[in-house]
Amino acid sequence: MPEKPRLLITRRLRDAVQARAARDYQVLINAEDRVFTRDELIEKCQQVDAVLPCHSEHFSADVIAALPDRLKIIANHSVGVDHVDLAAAKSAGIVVTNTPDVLSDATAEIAMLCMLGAARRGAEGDAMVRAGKWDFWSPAFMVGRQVTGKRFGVLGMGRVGQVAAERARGFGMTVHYHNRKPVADHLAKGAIFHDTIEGLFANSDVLSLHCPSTPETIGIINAKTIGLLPDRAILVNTARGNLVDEDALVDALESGKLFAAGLDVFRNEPGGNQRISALRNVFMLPHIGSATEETRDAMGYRALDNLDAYFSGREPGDRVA
Ligand code: 8YV
Repeated sequence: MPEKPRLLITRRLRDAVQARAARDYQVLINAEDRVFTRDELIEKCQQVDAVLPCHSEHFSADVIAALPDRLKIIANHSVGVDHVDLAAAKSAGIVVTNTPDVLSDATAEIAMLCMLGAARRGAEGDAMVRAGKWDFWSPAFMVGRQVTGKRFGVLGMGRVGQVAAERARGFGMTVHYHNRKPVADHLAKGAIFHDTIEGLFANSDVLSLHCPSTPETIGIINAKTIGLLPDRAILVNTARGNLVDEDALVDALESGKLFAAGLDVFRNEPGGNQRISALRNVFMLPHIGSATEETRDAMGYRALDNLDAYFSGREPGDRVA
């Protein structure tokens, strides 16, 4: 029997996924389950034929240049691949895959949680009750904004954006979107396409970010573009922290230009942003968009399916480079 390929798994996965990986590969696992430093990542990769990383491991061009010839595939445990320099991987002949589709429902759920948490002042209310400071009630107490009947703006009408739009319709919202190209009617389901972000932003009472992080989208939410939103709009970000200029976001939340924000992602992860954390009108989560039992299993299996395909001489289904 040929030797099983050697696989580095950079972060601990759920048990069933680990078990399947151990059955089919010689697994090298990051026992400490913390983000490797750049040098550790390079060093661990020297001994393997494949790596299964999360979005927390950065395969920049210089890391890719330091990978051994034997390493043939980076099978990501994420849909986003902004942590991998795809052009560098391609020119090094390294296959890169991701895990689309399987996390769309879970991430759209978190977008709804962020939207409602922001609109209905979820973080503030939770903190108050928890701290034993709920000593008052009146009809004017903790009044938020209702989302029913409002406009849900989707920036990036890909797989996650489409499911989020579907969920928002369930709250009686009308959906507007901007995408590089309009999506097919059966996917748009009546959502109104805007060919500019100006058009979308002007029509978004809630703006939800679902686009990848690319040189074109980094910082797309900034003082100027926030200014395009209706007054007292709500920003939801479950995509990537670097889509947002966080100082501009803080200014808009402080001035009341934005009513609130619901954020699952930050520029600095793990950790977040102290200025944002100090604000009352932000509902925050620690990047858990895909963190359900079902989805994390499915993501792990999908990454392993891509590895299995590669090592049995087939084209991996989710190849991105
Ligand atoms: C994960 C994500 O948090 O898929 C992505 O792009 O950001 C998330 O699903 C993560 O990469 C899990 O490994």
